[in-house]
Amino acid sequence: MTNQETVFSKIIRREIPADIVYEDELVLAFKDIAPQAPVHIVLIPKKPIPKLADATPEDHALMGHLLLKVKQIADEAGLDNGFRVVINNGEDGGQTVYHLHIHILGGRPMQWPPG
Ligand code: D5M
Repeated sequence: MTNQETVFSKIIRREIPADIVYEDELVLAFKDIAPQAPVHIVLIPKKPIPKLADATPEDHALMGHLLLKVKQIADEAGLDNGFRVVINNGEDGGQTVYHLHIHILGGRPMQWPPG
């Protein structure tokens, strides 16, 4: 799937509402509309990379920035007892929105393996 216009682009442009918890020039984080845990935050790059497998060496610094923001956002959400980070990639990965995003889940013990 290569269409880069998704619901997340609309959130970035403030065309649809979202409960935004963090923003800087490169990334945006907001509460998931269908939370799978007491804390469920979606962190996205503003650059519309459809999925992780589409990231290129040009995105090296952006990818590092995203992971460091996971840590900051989890800290600010009070997830001191741990949290789960998930990136669904493509059809078999269960991805439904084709704008790269990182799920940050916490507030309850997680199970393994995932479904
Ligand atoms: O996850 C896509 C995630 O995006 C899924 O957990 C729901 C969430 N989502 C979809 N639309 C919205 C809006 N409008 N606000 C907040 N969260 C949203 P995936 O990894 O692609 O399966």
